[in-house]
Amino acid sequence: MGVEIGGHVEKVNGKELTYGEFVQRYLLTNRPVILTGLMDDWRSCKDWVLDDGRPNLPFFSSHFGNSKVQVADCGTRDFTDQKRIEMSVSEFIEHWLELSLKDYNNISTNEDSGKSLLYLKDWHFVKEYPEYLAYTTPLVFSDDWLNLYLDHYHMHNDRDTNQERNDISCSDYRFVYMGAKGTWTPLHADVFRSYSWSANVCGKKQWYFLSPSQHHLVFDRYMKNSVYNIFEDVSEAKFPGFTKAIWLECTQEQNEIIFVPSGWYHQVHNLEDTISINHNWFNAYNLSWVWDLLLRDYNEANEYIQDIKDICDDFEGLCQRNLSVNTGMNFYDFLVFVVRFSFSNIAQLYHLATTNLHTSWRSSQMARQIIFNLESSRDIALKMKSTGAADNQSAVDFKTTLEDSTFMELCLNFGRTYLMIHEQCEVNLDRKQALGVDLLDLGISETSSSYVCTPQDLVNFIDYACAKLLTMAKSSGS
Ligand SMILES: O=C(O)CCC(=O)C(=O)O
Repeated sequence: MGVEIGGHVEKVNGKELTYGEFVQRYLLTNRPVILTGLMDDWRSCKDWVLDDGRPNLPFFSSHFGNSKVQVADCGTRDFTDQKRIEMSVSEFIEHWLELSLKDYNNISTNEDSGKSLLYLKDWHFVKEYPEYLAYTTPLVFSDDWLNLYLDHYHMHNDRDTNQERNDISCSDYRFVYMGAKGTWTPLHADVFRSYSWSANVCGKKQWYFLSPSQHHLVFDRYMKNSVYNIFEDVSEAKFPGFTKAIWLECTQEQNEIIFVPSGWYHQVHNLEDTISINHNWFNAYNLSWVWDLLLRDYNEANEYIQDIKDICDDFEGLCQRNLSVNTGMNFYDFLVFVVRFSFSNIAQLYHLATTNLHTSWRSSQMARQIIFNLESSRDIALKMKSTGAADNQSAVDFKTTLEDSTFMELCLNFGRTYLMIHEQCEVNLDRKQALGVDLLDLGISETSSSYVCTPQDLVNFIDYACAKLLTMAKSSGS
């Protein structure tokens, strides 16, 4: 059964696109785009690619061969994903070379030879080889709260089992993917409903996208299971809307980067032997997608275990534990995440206000971005409040947070990113300024608003801190 293609993804020269244009045209509209010209200086594009454009597989065995990686068996389904196997990079490359040799000699491969197509996925390459500097994240993708946060904190600390981290929460979302021609990724929307970007270091990918407004068409009538492979015989009885779905299609060539917007279902096929680099990320523009997913997953899990509610001592605790295991964070983790970024945004705003007293700092691009971030965080807090979520947990205190060196590092890196994005000439941000240590003098930390325990507390904090900053700016004449 074919799929109906209704259009193609736009291709744009990334060198000619400003950050503001990217925000207006793609982040705010949540539309996919392919960007060219942004990988010119990447080390990976030299080291990982042979002169004829094919992957330099021996390079991987000799430099990274001992790494343990997750490999998907593209021919074997495991619930909603492909079966995963753990092996070393050397073993994976050996398997790949054996297959390509058979292909070269025209011996039938894959199913016939008993060897299945293996696809190395979700390799946390940067985490494992931080010194190697395979690439630099393009500027338009650098406002990445997810990976910045995970560089400094765990998403979830399991207080009950005293187990500090789990596999999902302790890592990052910066990956390398490697697969021979024919490897593929089943239909899915990304983790946390994050954005992703994916850069083809070599090879070629075919993408099929379905906009979020049509996503119900790939689900069964109970909205529980989605189609696995849009090119297999999809049962009309099980997925009655499927044939009505209209897809966007595109071919992503070597040295091109695709932006995958939030909540778009997509299926991906490697048309040639391909290596790609891929990040998942979110920020103020798609934070509400993350919250919507958490709430949906929570409600679903809650409904699933309703029958044990009466015999369970801490039913809510159980639901939140399930949520952190299945989705990667729970309501409280998310609230703490948003609170820390709100604190950091207030510190950046304070920094801007105090270092630009002579100008109308509030109309600068950077100030507008930070105010947008705070508005978005406030909106999320109001949404959370309306569901009664994440109440009655321990407080995150503004003063203690400002004095914490981990937060200081996060704040510094956050500030640096914005200085870079918004091309502020003054980049000599020091620790004290970045963190707004003097902000403590403003008295925010002495009020009850500085203890954030619930979503409503966060709303109060943002309102109070912004009002204080504006009064301070007014009295000093800016
Ligand atoms: O390249 C692939 O096979 C899948 C990548 C993907 O799904 C993504 O970047 O969101």
